[in-house]
Amino acid sequence: MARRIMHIDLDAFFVSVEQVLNPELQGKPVVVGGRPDRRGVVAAASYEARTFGLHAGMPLTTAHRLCPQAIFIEGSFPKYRDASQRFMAILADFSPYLEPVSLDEAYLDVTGFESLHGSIHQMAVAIKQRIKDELGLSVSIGIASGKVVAKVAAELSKPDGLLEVAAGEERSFLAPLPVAKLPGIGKKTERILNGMGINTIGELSTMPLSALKGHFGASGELLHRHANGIDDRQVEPPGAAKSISRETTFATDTRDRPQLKATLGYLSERVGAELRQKGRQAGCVTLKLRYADFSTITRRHTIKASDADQTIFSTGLKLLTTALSQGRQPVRLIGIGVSNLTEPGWQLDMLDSSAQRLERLNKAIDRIRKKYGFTAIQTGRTLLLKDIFPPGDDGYTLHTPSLSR
Ligand code: TTP
Ligand code: MG
Repeated sequence: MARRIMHIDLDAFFVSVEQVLNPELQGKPVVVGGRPDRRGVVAAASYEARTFGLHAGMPLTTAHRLCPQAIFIEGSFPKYRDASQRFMAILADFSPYLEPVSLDEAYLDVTGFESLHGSIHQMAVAIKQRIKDELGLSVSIGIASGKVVAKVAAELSKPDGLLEVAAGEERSFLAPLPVAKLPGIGKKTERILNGMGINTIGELSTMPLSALKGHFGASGELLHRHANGIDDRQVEPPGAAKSISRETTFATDTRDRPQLKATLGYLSERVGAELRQKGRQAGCVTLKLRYADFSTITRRHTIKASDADQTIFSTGLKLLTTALSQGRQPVRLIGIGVSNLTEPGWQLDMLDSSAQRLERLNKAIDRIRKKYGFTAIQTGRTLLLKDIFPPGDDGYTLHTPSLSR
């Protein structure tokens, strides 16, 4: 089932808070940032002020010149922090999968919540209504199968907007938009792309991956995926890590089982090492595969709480074997992750001597690796990798642990 991710962003946030507290400011060009005769820039401009060309980041003196009748306010952070906390609390009432991004902006994973509200669209209407009723603020919501398209949709719908991009429509939705609308594309990247004759996200999406990588290095791949509306990043609630994962992209797509198996072994050991370093045990193992056409699958399996590389690996291998037996294309990326993390202790079955033995072995390996580096010990599984990749981590895209559901 396609995910449903909301991107929720308050409209003209600082200004709107001021307008709620002082209704005389409503419907007028208002700027928060300071007095127009001072140095400094616009932090927020009301939509009325924006019709005069005012925007965040503009020097206050310029703003004053363009719109002398605007009301300039110093602003006070505690008010905005308070409004932000109440905003996030309302969102958390709708789904626990909440990732605040800034004071006035958050992602909410609402996959599977339609039955509670009639539809996801109705859910978004209800969120907007509650924020209006309780905070007096208007908000724009974008809904899509991934973060990047949801964010673009929210941006496009502003102010007081609601825009849902149906699953499968991501690419055609983005295609006509100028490249600068794609999150992550700053002024510099925009200039480079325009210089190459690439003006729309659609044109960007058809650029060969190799060309993008040539120009932008590793981020070229992300650019390619996002321009094509592909974005499987999770909505990551803050706080303690909910999962640990490692993944790697192959230099060339592969169907080679020994290579896939060896890589899985290596990644499992990295995940296991971090689990033990964090003093946690995992109750769920997730395998991730991205195929040559960028389609991505995840398969998970629950396990008895463990922090052993061997358990992570053997569970991942079962999932891999099943996935590979279903045919499909060569594999571009493989990843392994663990979740349902718990503190070990009483859960650990101390009578299980094999579990104890594994624990002792892994602790010893960790000690040696800490002293001499990760590749100092190669277990049987990962030895094969030496033939495939040069020693060390070169050739891998190792990702920092990611939070996920
Ligand atoms: P934004 O969400 O970028 O802007 P906004 O809420 O004012 O307007 P809209 O979302 O409707 O386009 O930023 C949220 C708040 O963060 C903004 O109200 C003020 C603050 N901010 C700054 O202080 N400096 C800045 O350069 C920006 C962009 C925002
Ligand atoms: Mg905003």
